[in-house]
Amino acid sequence: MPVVETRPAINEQELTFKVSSKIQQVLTPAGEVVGAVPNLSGEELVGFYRWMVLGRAYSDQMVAMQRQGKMGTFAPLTGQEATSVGLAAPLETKDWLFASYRENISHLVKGVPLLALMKQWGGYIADNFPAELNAPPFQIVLGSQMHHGVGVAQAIKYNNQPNVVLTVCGDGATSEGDFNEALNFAGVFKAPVVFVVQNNGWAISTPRHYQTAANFIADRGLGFGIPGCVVDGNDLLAVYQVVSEAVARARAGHGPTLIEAITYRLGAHTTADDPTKYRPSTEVERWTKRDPITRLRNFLLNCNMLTKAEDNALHETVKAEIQAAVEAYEALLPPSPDQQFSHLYAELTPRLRQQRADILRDLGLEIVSRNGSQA
Ligand SMILES: Cc1ncc(C[n+]2csc(CCOP(=O)(O)OP(=O)(O)O)c2C)c(N)n1
Ligand SMILES: [Mg+2]
Repeated sequence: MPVVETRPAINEQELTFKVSSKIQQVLTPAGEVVGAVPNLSGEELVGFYRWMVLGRAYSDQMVAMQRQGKMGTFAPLTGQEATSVGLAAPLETKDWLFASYRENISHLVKGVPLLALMKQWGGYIADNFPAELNAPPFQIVLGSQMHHGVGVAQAIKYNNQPNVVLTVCGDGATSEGDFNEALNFAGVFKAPVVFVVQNNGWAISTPRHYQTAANFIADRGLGFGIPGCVVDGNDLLAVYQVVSEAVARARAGHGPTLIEAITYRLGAHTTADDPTKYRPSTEVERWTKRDPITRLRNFLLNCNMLTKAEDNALHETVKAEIQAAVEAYEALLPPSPDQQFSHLYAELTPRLRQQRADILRDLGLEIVSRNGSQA
């Protein structure tokens, strides 16, 4: 039998970060240009950079609040800012975003307020995400958002609407049945959807190479008849470019694209995780040198699109914006335990009615109905 030469395994490529001909890249980790820069104004580029800075500061703030007992469990996003901004920026207002818990910046770019995100993580369940943004709350059940996205994409197609859907999940979620079913359905029916996988190397403590024996997750698109594309996920310009092209394909009726963005989670999986138990610090150090924010900042400084003084001012305004949201969040009354029953069914089943009554009785609280009046 002839021996077929394969490319090095994905993890090896991630760690050495050789620019393979297959990994789309515009900026090197030092911010030097090695590919075609997308046609964007300086103002737009600085705007994207600001979202990245804001996202990281927000993530740090959320971790701090969780440690102070003011916030629920949170999934830090540090290291993944370029993918999160680059996947959302090409979307138009009426396009849909179905994201997971680590793409909070994508939601911000789509227009979701900081306070809404804080409330969602803080246990305020009701109506935090404005419906007109076409960006439903982030999904925690791995991969299920891909189904929601494909369903909406099919509705768009049936109704001859000009919009597209973008769904995003992690490398671990690609092992879910949902991922495979969603891609198969979208491939067969040419749904106007873009699938982005944030391959951040880990699914909690499970390394990427346990998810698939394929060299690239994007290669799996082939089996569904969907073109796949691999991009340097720490390179905002490259992510923006490939997502823009995939969105244009979907909008023109050419069907879905699978994009794998290779990035890295620099922090813990969540505030309930300790990554030092399962991954070497040398790996984190290597990826710290590929910081997506530093990369874009260097580019902007080199091109005179941003000065150091403007950068400092931008950091200050970001800090103030987050502080204002924190103050609004801290001024809220605590969420009622009653809420968790309020958005499941139009009418609770007898069993759930009983559970709600039991909880409120145990906590010494009164039963409050959906509109706030006593039941
Ligand atoms: C269906 C399902 N199974 C298991 C979990 C528990 N879980 C939460 S996050 C996670 C790992 C996900 O890894 P990945 O998809 O790579 O996303 P990342 O956390 O790295 O962003 C697991 C197993 C879940 N939320 N949903
Ligand atoms: Mg992951």
